[in-house]
Amino acid sequence: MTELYEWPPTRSQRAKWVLEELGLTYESRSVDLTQGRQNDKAYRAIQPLGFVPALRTERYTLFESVAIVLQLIDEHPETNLAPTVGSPERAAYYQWSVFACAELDPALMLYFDNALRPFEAMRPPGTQHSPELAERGRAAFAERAAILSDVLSGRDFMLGAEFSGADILVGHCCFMAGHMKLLGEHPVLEAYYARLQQRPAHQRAYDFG
Ligand SMILES: N[C@@H](CCC(=O)N[C@@H](CS)C(=O)NCC(=O)O)C(=O)O
Repeated sequence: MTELYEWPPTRSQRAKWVLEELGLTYESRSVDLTQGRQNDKAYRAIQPLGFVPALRTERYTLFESVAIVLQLIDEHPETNLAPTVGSPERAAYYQWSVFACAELDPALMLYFDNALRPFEAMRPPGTQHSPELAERGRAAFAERAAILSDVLSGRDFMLGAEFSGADILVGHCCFMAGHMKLLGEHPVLEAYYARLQQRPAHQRAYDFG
């Protein structure tokens, strides 16, 4: 049985989205971040930093949202959510998948931590909202959003006409940016995310009902 350790709305949505795209059966294990369940010893044995998501299958335990998306797609090549290994398209797939976590996530989190993070208990100890750092995060996201907007002008998805795992990762960053009211400044990206939101798997993964 596959278990997804998650708490919405967080980067666990990336893992949930790929599970839904692939049509896999899984059980949801709730890790209530507002109650500090991420610090339980049993959960730290699964995810040593106490972050969500984490995945447990019959064969392995895996954390890091990007790793979960890439691994599950590799296990299901018949779904064509990743280009052939070694191809130029695969290179672009790696590039944009890593761009999401290495460039978009930090810019968005810098903005979120310094402008919005609502739970005092979840802020790093002793830190306060800083308008200067929030602006730095917003500007960093805007620079990266402009790069994505150039790529997406005239194509539907990050790799071209076909949806791939890179869209799950970049798309989740669009979700976060929208949540932070940063997406409206980037109409091409906003239209791209609207396309992604039409996917039934996205709708199931982001249904916070
Ligand atoms: N690099 C990790 C980051 C995961 C992460 O930061 N998760 C946040 C929610 S989006 C979390 O679990 N925070 C719990 C905490 O700060 O205690 C990944 O992509 O899986």
